[in-house]
Amino acid sequence: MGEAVKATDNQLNTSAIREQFPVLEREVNGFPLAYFDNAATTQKPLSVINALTEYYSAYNANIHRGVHTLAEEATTAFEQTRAAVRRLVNAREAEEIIFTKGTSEGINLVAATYGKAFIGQGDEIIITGMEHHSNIVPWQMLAEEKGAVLKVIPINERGEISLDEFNSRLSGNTKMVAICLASNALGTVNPVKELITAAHDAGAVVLLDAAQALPHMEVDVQALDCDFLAASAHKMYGPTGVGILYGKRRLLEKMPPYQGGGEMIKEVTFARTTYNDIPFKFEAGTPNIADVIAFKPAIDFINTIGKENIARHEHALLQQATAGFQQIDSVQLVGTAKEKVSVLSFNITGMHPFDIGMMLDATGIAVRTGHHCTMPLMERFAIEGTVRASFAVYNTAEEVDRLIRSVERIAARVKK
Ligand code: C6P
Repeated sequence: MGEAVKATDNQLNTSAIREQFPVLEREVNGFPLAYFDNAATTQKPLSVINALTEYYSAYNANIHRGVHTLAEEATTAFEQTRAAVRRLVNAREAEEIIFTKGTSEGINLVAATYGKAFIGQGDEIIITGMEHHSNIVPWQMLAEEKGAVLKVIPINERGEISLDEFNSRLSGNTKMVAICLASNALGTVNPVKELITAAHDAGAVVLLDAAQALPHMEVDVQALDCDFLAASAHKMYGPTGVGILYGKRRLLEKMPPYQGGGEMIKEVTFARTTYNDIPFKFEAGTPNIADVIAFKPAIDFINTIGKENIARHEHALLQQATAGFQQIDSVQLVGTAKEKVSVLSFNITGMHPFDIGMMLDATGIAVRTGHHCTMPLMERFAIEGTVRASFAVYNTAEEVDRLIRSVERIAARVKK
């Protein structure tokens, strides 16, 4: 791949990028597929697909257990992904990276372990009004169990939170601040650096839900000084069933384990068990070896293009789509924050989002419709849901143009 993906004028060579994604050659309902459901899951490049086949055809074995050659090869490949994730988020040590099933499991792990040990009666947990259910429900469950209090930072009409609203909820009782770095339904990028500093001053720890941020922007856990960060491989060109949880060593070490089983122990007797060191203390049982291994080429894919180039390309598509939609009278954009990742949510007056999604699909355009697992956020805007187009590095200006034209046609039909 290398330089082939970058054209000389600083623009991406999207044709070279698209060639790496077999599914993008598909036709849907007689039209070339325009895939704009990337916030739900991205498509996978051949390097990821091939890594899966190669693992199963050449060195399928369990890891961290065997002395035989296949086991050593599989273990090395698995740990190489951990090292690549460490570099991607700039964690201090690879041991601070735990493999999970996805963002949801990462957040549940922190709520169930850190929460179990360090959050109690009357303690406070702060989230925002734009969180995905995965960053609401685990804290609600914990709050219910412990008698803790869940506080929510409200959002304004544009879909932004303010530092003042955050500060007015922060107190000596705040033990956890759990917020998304970027919103899946609105695209809003939150000012997390300021929030983290304020939270730390109040003695709270901060978990960042980076599911929608890590695929699109540089994330440096040391520069941000977040305590935990969760993300999903499948939203960043990697396989499903793999997530990453970053945690600061000193916190991970004092947290109780999440699940019991093989790999997470040092010694087991019927009287008592001593636990393994991090990260293995949190990785009970045989992990998703093949998919973790196949996540590495996805990270390589992102690194080869470069996050800055990805962000520039996606931002241009977002601006093009936003400008196009703003010309259509009956289209309302939902989420117009100043800082956004490449997510564009909208509605058309008099139409249900689901119907719009079906009509777009009829012309080969894939979008997501509904509440996007953010029901409280939809309630805030007094809407049932939205149509969401989310852009990835392989999307093109021509595809966005098709989207705008199709939405124009759909909107015109309703007016009549
Ligand atoms: N959002 C979307 O279409 P999992 O499912 O565990 O990989 O990720 C959960 C999750 C957590 N936080 C945010 C901000 C997310 O966007 C998601 C997943 C998908 O928006 C599926 S609902």
